[in-house]
Amino acid sequence: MPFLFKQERRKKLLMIANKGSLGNIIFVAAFLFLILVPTTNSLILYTATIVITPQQIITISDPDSATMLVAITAESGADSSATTSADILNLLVDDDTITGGKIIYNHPGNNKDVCHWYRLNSEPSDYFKVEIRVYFSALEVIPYDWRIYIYQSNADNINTGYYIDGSSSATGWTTIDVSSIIDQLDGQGFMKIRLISSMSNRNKGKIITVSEMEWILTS
Ligand SMILES: [Ca+2]
Repeated sequence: MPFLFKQERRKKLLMIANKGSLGNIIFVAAFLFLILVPTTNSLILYTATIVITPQQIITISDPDSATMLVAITAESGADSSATTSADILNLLVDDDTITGGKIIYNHPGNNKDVCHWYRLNSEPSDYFKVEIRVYFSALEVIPYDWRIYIYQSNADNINTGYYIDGSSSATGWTTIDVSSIIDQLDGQGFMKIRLISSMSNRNKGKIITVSEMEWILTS
């Protein structure tokens, strides 16, 4: 009897085990069905995405306004804190690579900087890539280090946490991708950046001239 009891118990346990397996099979089948349904939907969505991919359009624009700020702390001061400022738009769009405006770090005599800002009245979020193109001339030191800041929505203060650093070693056009900072102005209807001479020892008191400036917009 103890042996039979053992066998019966074992049978019962096996039945429970079988029930469990059947339950698992039903569950797995249901799960596979749930996976298949969204997978099929994803495939349809993917095909639709390919069909509606827009054509890339690239626009090259002159800035709507451009100004040289004189005697300012370029890496933090607001435009309104500059001692003087000068409209340099005409000098940057005249197709003449001699005429332009200078930038300087630590201007001799007043211990302050000269920098530029460039503005385009276009909505940043309309473009997935935004670049600026500047023609550098009259480099007083090589390489010449520069920095580009994005403005805050008040268009007077720069956003000191968002900038791009680079350097140039020869006269000529330099294209700079500003897509990673320009989106700070999404929804504002304009783009505005400041180009400054970097705070490096080799730049100290040295001039570089920007002779021409353009925006390259890719949508
Ligand atoms: Ca020019």
